[in-house]
Amino acid sequence: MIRYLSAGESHGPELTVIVEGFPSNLKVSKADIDEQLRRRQLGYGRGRRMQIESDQVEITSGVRFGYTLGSPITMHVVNKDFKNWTEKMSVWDAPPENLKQVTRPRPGHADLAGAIKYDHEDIRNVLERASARNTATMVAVGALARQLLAHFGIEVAAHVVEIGGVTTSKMPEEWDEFVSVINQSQVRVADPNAESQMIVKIDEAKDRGDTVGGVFEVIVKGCPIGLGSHVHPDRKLDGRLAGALMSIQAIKGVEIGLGFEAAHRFGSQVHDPIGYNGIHYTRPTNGAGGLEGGVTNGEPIVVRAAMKPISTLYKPLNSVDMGTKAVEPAAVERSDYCAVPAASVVAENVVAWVIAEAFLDKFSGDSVEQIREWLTVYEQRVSRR
Ligand code: EPS
Repeated sequence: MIRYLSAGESHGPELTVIVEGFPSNLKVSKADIDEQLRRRQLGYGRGRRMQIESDQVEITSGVRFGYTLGSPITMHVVNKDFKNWTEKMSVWDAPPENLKQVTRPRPGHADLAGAIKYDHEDIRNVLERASARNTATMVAVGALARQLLAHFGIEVAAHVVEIGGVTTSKMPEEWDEFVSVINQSQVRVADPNAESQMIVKIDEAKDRGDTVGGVFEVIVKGCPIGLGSHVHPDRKLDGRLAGALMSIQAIKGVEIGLGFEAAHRFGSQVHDPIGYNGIHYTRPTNGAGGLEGGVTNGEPIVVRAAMKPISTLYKPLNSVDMGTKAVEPAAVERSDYCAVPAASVVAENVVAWVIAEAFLDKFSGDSVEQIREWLTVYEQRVSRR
């Protein structure tokens, strides 16, 4: 079993995450984790914070000479912006005299419910931890999981398929080309026409003091048949993926394979016929998105998630000052206009973590060598079925 615990405020000294249960003897690369963190910071429509940060991970335990030890792995991501917040975010000092509390909750954010639930007068005590800044820790742990998956031939990539009503489903069929095209796009789409329209939409949101959301699709290739299980609700991989994706800030919907579209069709137009090519079972279509009964079926996993527009609006909606109870415009915090491309990178890494969990459930072992042995034996069994 692998698990992690993260901590850190958006403008505190750093984000910290400890990964426990990760197998030993995996050669890991700091550069690869940093590359995922860098990709998370990109995307047209990001705000000014991304010009301040250049996220990198520092590992202080669990790795020796570049190989995992099997012991807890501690990762730190420093907030460069903390130097501008030392008084306002001080751990020990009294609040500065000129401290301006945040008292007008932003509709759509955790502000109101969080302030009531935790008895805070200053909404900053909520928004610091609710901030999407914490997605850097999700990416750091996912980037580690991704290296484990790559070792066993499993790869993850995501592309944006909608921003603010501009849609595309275009993507190159060949995996490496797909990955390279997506990585070159400012909005992480493989369709130049849609890309320029999406950029216009993001500019429009910015000009209006508004924000815009969208949809991205994550694809996992190379999963063996049999990750997850049909036998109990909390072991179903589709449920685990949906839960993990919904835990990313601003995600309001998840669908797998045909998803909501399946509800409009007859069963014969949804399910994927089963064939056999003399070596293994085949599927001409992948409406199931690689998951049947909560179990991987050997086809690529295809999962989409919908992101709402970011809730900080430069032209704010009405809110209520929690001190005076007067109706006033909501607080304005520095924010992004569109973070859908960045969220797709977060999602890639979150999905990688969930797949690694399921992979290690199935091929459990304390070292990569033990895992390899189990996988080889299992692959031989599968080839006889
Ligand atoms: C983010 C960091 C935040 C925001 C954004 C994403 O930094 P700051 O609050 O200093 O500008 O830019 O977070 C939100 C949109 C949000 O609602 O919390 C990041 O690192 O991704």
